[in-house]
Amino acid sequence: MRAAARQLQRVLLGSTPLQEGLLGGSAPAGVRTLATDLKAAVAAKIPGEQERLKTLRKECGQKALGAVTVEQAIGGMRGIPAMLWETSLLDPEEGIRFRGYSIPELQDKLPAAVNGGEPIPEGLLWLLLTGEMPSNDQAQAVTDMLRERSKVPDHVYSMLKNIHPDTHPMTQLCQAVLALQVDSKFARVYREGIHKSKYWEPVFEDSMDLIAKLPTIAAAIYRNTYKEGDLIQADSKLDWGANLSHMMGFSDPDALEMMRLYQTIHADHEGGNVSAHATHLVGSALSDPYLSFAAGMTGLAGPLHGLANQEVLRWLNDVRKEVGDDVTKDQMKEFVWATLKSGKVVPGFGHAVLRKTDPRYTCQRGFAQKHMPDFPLFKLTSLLYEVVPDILTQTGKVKNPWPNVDAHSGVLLQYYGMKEEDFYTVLFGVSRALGVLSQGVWSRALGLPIERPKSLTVKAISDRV
Ligand code: CMX
Repeated sequence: MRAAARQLQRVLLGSTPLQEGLLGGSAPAGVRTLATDLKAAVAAKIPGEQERLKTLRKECGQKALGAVTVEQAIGGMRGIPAMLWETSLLDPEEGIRFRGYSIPELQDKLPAAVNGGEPIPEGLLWLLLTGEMPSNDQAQAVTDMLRERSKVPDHVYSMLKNIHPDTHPMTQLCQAVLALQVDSKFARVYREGIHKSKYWEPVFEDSMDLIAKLPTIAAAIYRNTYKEGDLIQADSKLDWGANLSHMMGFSDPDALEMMRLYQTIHADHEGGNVSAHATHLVGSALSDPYLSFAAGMTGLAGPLHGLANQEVLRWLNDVRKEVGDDVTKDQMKEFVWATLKSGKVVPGFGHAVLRKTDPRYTCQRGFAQKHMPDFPLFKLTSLLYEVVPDILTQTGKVKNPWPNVDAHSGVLLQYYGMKEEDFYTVLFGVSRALGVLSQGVWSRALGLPIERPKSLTVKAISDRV
């Protein structure tokens, strides 16, 4: 117990800006206490979680979780249970749960902004990192902590300013994250020599620094690319997610609410998807959070993954160009079939794990029904919901004909004026940082090793079966 208390004290008095006096007694307003300090809350959980994992390995280490078929080895490792991922779990029928909570439960239980109803992503960050639902004070303390770390160095702004003007926003995001890597605390202390039991601390620091800066970076990319570099300062009264919308130039209270919700629901989708797995894999080599997150973002930029939300908008715009806004069901069916016959996928539909409509889609649909029921693009999206699943089922090969998260996000963004679909995946990426970097902290706290699955040649597979 005394050791745990000492560890807490060390963490609290270390690199977090806490005052010694706060370990006991009452804190002045706006200053974090032991109860509201995120790093201390993580530190307090670590010994118990390490013990739980040690016991599991000792008692069940040799038990099989499942067999691996030749089909799985060739077919993108679908369904092989071969990774530890604590922050969320995906059920094929029910969809995602973050630390055990479904999306409707998060909407109900996570703290909201003053005058707001949707959850603030800072509360989710607390939940992902600690496994505990935060109080309003704890979520507010995360908002304050992120604000303190949010200043982006000048060299990153100048790098973004001087980038080739045709550079895709996702490429810009990756480059900005890599430019920030020069300040990695993990890379510095690793070079100086750090005991492996302490890895999680600089990884936590880097992760919080990076999460704090991402809204400012994303907004700078948006304003540079589409608004002639006319940057907007953060509003110190706003929370992390709302500030992203504000700095992009969209400060309508409903737009802020939409962004809080968007940033909450895109945060995590267990560990096997490309962006999460890439971050995890690269982090397992002890590449710091900047390097590993950049790897995840290059994966999110693929059209079969995060870029699908951009592709959905392009595809819908093609429908509108060809047929107009008053599309009939038959015209829509024809368009979907034409897409399939030309050898393309219908973006926003299908999933490698899910076998039902994505609850992140349903959540966004609920938001649209409340805030924009008559928006033509929402109506078009609703029509797709009626038409596409049946057609994809008729192909006889699509395992999940239902819509995923990317089929709906563009509708919300378009409604509030964020018209440039090439930017959408950056918003997805900012949110995804919350999940993959939280898991990164836990991967180091639990001492997970470098990833190194076995690969085989066709001959080696044939010889084995
Ligand atoms: N449109 C057309 N064909 C589709 C399809 C779709 N939406 N979804 C799956 N298929 C096809 C696959 O391309 C595959 O065809 P081939 O056998 O000819 O190669 C076949 O159906 C079987 O695929 P599956 O097992 O059902 O799906 P996968 O696990 O291989 O792929 C996914 C999953 C998401 C890549 C795929 O459904 C897809 O390409 N969807 C469209 C892109 C998209 O919306 N991606 C975003 C997913 C969510 C996210 O990660 O952000």
